Amino acid sequence: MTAVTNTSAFHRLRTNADYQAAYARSVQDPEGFWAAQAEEFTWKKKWDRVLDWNFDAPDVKWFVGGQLNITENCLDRHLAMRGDKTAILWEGNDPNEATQHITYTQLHERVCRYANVLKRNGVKKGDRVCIYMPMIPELAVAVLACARIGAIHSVVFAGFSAQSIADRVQDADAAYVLTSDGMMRGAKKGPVKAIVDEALKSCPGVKKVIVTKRTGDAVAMSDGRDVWLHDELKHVDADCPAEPMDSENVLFILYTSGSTGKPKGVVHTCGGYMVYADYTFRNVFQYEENDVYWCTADVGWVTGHSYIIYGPLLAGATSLMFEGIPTYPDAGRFWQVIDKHKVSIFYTAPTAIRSLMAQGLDFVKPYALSSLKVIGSVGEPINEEAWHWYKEHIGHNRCPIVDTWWQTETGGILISSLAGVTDEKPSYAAWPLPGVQPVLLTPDGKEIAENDVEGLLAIKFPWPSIIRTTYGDHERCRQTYFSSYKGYYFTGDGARRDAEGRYRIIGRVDDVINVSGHRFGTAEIENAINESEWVVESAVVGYPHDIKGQVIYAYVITDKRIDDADKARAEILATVTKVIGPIAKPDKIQFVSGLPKTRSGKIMRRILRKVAENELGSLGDTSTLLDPTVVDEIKAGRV
Ligand code: 7RM
Repeated sequence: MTAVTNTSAFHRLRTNADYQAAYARSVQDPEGFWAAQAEEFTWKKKWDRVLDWNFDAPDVKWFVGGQLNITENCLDRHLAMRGDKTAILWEGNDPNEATQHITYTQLHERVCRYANVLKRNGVKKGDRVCIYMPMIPELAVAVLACARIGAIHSVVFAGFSAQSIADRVQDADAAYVLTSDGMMRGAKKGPVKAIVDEALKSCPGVKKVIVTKRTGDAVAMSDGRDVWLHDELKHVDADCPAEPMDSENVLFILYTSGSTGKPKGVVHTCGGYMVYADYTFRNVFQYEENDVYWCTADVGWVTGHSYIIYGPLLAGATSLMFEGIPTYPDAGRFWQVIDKHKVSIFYTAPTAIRSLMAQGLDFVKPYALSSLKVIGSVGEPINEEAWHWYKEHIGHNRCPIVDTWWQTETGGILISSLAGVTDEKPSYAAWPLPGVQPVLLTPDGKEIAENDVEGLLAIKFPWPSIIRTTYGDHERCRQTYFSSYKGYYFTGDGARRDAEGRYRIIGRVDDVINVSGHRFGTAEIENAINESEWVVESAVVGYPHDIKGQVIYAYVITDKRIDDADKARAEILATVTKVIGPIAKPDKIQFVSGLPKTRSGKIMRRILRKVAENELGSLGDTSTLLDPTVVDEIKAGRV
């Protein structure tokens, strides 16, 4: 093992040499490297072993035998030094609503009180709690309250449908749901509790629903099941000791779409997730004590878990939480909020950048944006045009851009430059973080040693926040991520490595479509479409879109003649909205009489993708099709 000469350089990477040294150490001595990071935290009991792993089962354990509580590290640990510092800076949907500055002391108290409400309502360590809430402070409080008492949170994005909630509640066997009456969204209010009520018609196992008041709209309260948070809070005090958790106890479940079947519950555990979320937050964004940090994601996605709540709070940062949308009251809202709160680190998605870019500079010019130091991107590949616009008009050619590649399954950022420390290159996520050992594979699973190549992106060594299992179905986890290429975690992404070793993520190589940074499986959308009573079969593909990155093109076979295609399309869209949510609606629907299938019955999506992209001249070999004539019909009917 190489000797550690400068320990601090492994915690805070300030120079490219620090990065190189940390990276080398993390490969030569991963256990020593991560143990040094983990020492920074409050442990109730120190670990016995740093790492046990094999990728075949898979079975990965970090900080084995250790005990901790992540909220003690997010909250209690900061009270002495940062008690009066703002932990959550909440900005409402309406710019005229008062900003909330919730200090570490106040957040600690609110979390303890909410945790006591959970206990009072019967929630115990290990119980699954579904959280379906808009971006209000109680959402973060609820997440942390679960973690405080060792309950497992399963946050469901508040744009998902009742049926999606029901699927997730049932899959995790959650007996508790935390929600709100309604939500504010742009110029409109929207229902929340009513959607939960609809979902729970098919979830008899749910014992309690705790409702936060947000909009004041009337909601139905089911006697004995539903309680108001504000009533419950009258009965509790602010004293709630943090439950000791084993490093490998489950912290949360978060559902994500894959290429087959229903979304799977990705499981993350306490110890490794904590160490990795903190390390990556501090180093990627080069966080400093007085920064004001804003990640525009929703807590319903993994980005919100790791980089609105856990990472920033572990680091003792001020994390801005925004309830609204980028275009309300106008397309300058992000920039107005940055100026208002002197945001220094800003982290958003390419789809937001592209849509605001399309609105023109008049919405940007009124704002100085002089507080910004670092700007980030996540969720999908960022095209060069958007990268340069972001760099010039938001970063004023002064702020480094971090293009952060990662996944729900990875728990934290795996590939990114470190802001201003390692170099950046438009459209490249660039460098693997310390502890991350990416490889590019050929389709038959051989590692490509050279640079200046493309391949399938896989990781050959565990990092602390790697997915542990898919809830209730370990075999599915093995199948999906660890069986395609033996000995590797397979990401599902294709990537290019340039001559110097930087990575550029090209996109999914499986049947996953990324719409505005949101993941959907083709099978998941097809199943939803097929629930329309007169749909016989469907096939969906993704195709490029200027703003959303990709959108969904659906080919649909119906069992009767369509007289009114617009009406039929509207019905399909309504069904998809009902089954998944409005974000999964196809942009285009083409009615067809058949699909291009091989003799073994497999749909040739390659052909469907080419037609969607209007590349009709290059459909490739169609000779293996059962009925090649369907291709002509599909080409002719392109919408
Ligand atoms: C964080 C998140 C994961 C998928 C992933 C990629 C794509 C994410 C980038 C990216 C190019 C990026 N989790 N992706 N970040 N592609 N550059 N910086 O998005 O589970 O919802 O999605 O998103 O395809 O596999 S996720």
